[in-house]
Amino acid sequence: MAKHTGFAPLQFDTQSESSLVDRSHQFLQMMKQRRTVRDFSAAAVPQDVIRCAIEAAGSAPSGANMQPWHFVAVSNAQIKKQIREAAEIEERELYEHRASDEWLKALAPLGTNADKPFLESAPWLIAVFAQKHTIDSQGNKHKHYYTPESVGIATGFLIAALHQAGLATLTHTPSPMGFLRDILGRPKHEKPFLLLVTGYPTDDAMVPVITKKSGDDLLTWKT
Ligand code: IYR
Repeated sequence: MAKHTGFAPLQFDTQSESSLVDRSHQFLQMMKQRRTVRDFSAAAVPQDVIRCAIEAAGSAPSGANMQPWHFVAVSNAQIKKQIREAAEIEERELYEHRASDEWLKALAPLGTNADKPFLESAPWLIAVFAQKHTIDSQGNKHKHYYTPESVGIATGFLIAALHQAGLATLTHTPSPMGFLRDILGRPKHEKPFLLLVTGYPTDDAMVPVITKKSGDDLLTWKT
């Protein structure tokens, strides 16, 4: 449950205007180098890097500070294999039956398919769970607010933290993904939100040539 123990002075480093401008440009350049990767090397990544990135995610703002998330970091080969097998069953259904032609057409440029070898080859899978409510040690239910928004923000922090540490990520959303709750032993009131695959890219990793929105498509000023 959220903790509130009064108020304390804000710790805030005020930047000079030039430093503000510099820092915003540096962050933009760093974030622009992020790409979603599907070719992962098996090279090990220290557990501490994953822990720090998840703690960074946990620092995100959330509705009424309820922190409606839980993360499961998996490096165990047996569990990764189980996740891969379950995900590929759902993904085969998706690509062969469930996805509309319009959806498959939208996905075509990304070169995705139902095979998910990275679920075994990448050193870490981070399953992100969203909690509709929490249950305290006395068994009382406490409602959460803005759960999808909060978990989405925390996941954004997680992706940015892993990227800035020097790792590649893939936001993977096998659909439906209830199997994650079963394999990872999470309670019923937690909904799998997404599976973040992370590690180093292979030396010969390829990514699709895509563009991002810019100019008026991205931003409207009303100054
Ligand atoms: N979950 C599938 C399909 C997929 C859907 C979207 I929307 C993507 O941006 C990418 C993939 C998969 O992971 O292949």
